Amino acid sequence: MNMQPVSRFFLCSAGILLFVVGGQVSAEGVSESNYAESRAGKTFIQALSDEHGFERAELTRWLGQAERQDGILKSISTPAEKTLEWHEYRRIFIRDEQIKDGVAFLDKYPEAFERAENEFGVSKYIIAAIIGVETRYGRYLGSHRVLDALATLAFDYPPRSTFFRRELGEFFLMTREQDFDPLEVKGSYAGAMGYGQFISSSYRHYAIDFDGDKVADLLTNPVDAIGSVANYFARHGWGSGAPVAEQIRDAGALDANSALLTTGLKPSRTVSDYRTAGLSPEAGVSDDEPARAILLQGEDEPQLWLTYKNFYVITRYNHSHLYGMAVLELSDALRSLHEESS
Ligand SMILES: [Ca+2]
Repeated sequence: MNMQPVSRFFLCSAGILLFVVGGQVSAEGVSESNYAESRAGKTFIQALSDEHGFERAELTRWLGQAERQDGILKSISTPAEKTLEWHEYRRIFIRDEQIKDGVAFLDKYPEAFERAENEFGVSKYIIAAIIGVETRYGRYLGSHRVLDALATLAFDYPPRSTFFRRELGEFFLMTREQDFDPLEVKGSYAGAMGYGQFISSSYRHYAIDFDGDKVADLLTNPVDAIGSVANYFARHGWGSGAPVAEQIRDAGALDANSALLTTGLKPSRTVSDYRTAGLSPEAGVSDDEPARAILLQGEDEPQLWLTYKNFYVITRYNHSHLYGMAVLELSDALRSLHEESS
């Protein structure tokens, strides 16, 4: 992957759909088209073979077996992050069973979580919450053939074709490196794979072997997944023990038109700006901490939040502030229940 952040904006919604409809993804229509014989497909095959030494015949055989999935084209145009308010989105993930399952997951792999915390400085509750939000701790890994998903989006979804053609190329590289059969690997409708739903380029750059068997297996090995999620966070700048976000008690503390209410994910202000404006974030947060304020729609009333650099790092996993909030709230709930029960 190039080192710019990979957009994982769409990826989580596969998990959401799975939760919403109980693990069933509707059957998709399959067209007769053969991607290997299309002009774009031939160009893709030629380029990948020139750049990375694949046999053209082999790529042609694989891509010739990719099936267009019309359901994927429908799903990708309505990601939940774009259509739900915060109070609706959070209900999908912040539920008693989800929290209990997370504590059971933490208790099942205590050594891996401790080691990930120590080696990467990333809270085990954040790691578990990511895997919980993405796949319900490995229960819903996605039922689409990644080859079908990526080929459909690469060649039949013009708004993101550049991105998904690159991911399709990364997928063939990744399966070659890991010795996976590209015809067999399953994932989400956007081609995200395994416990942490890594897309192919992330897999190539952030997946690690964490149990010492020399294979970075995020598809079936939760220990490798725990280490890889921690590695992803560390590489994106997670600050050990640094603040993530906090709710400001007075939701009306900032005028709705205030320039201090930001829309971008990146914290473009500092805590000092908000203190000057009269907000009182926790005493422990330093004045020069990068910050931004967002207003979220709660069940009954708006909520004002200050989010810090670590919150931004969560959104490097999936470019959505609702996603970041869900991970944060789930991680807090996991910590409470886990500490209570141990
Ligand atoms: Ca391994």
